[in-house]
Amino acid sequence: MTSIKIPPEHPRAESLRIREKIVKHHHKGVVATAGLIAHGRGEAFDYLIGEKTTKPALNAIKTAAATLLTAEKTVISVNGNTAALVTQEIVRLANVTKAKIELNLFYRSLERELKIKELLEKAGADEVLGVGEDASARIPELGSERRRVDPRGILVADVVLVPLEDGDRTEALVKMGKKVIAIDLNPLSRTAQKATITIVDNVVRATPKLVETSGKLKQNLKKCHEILLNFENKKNLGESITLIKERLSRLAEKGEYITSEDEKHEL
Ligand code: PTJ
Repeated sequence: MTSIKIPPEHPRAESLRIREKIVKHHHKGVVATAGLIAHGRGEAFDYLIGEKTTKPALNAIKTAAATLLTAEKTVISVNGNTAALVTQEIVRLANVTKAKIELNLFYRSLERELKIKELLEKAGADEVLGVGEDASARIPELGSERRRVDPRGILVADVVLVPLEDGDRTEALVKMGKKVIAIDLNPLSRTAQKATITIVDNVVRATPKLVETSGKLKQNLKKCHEILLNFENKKNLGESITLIKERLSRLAEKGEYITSEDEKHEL
């Protein structure tokens, strides 16, 4: 495998570094081939939101942290892209919110599962659920391999965090009465639309923010309950879409990519 050296002064250096990470983990067998396509789709939406964590995303992150901290049984569902991009942060988030980590792959193979498990364990994960025969329970009405879940994890969880997902499982989990927190750059995706709390942001930015916010809120459960009372997902999702619309309108007026000066006008 050839890897390129990214010049730090390159205007797209950060985006290229993230892309290299995905490609490297694809070669290692962690990221599915379709994961490369999914990443490209995410990059396109990241351009539209301005490649930064927006106000509606921060609002959703705060609510997600409050939800994770007040839940009975929380599970962080991990796929190939998430494991590659935010390995350490997933383990930190599990520690701070006392969540379990469960693998749940669309392109399931035992080989990939073991590689992702090893990656997470090297980053400090004590336990990784959902590997091989451990995923012996089924989510009803779901045809894909994602239906296979661990009876100690997703099956009995009241809150499931699904960073970077494909939509049908989110819908099925919500039907089972679970709260689903999604991190998805595309506010129009089925996952984004069907989740209980949708964070429209890049997992690379949202996950460390979620760790930080959970750490701050951990000692204040009263505040967590107040936050939960004041959140409406549809309204917040609408604000993310409006933000893109208004950003594109300003871009259309100028005919050039928006500068930091324009960012001041954002929601
Ligand atoms: O590892 P596996 O086998 O479970 O497969 C994982 C993929 C990602 C291949 C699978 O879940 C899939 O096909 O997903 P989709 O349907 O392509 O959806 C991925 C969604 O994630 C899209 O809406 C993208 O916009 C979004 N996305 C991509 N990269 C990021 C992202 N959202 C947040 N942060 C990202 N870095």
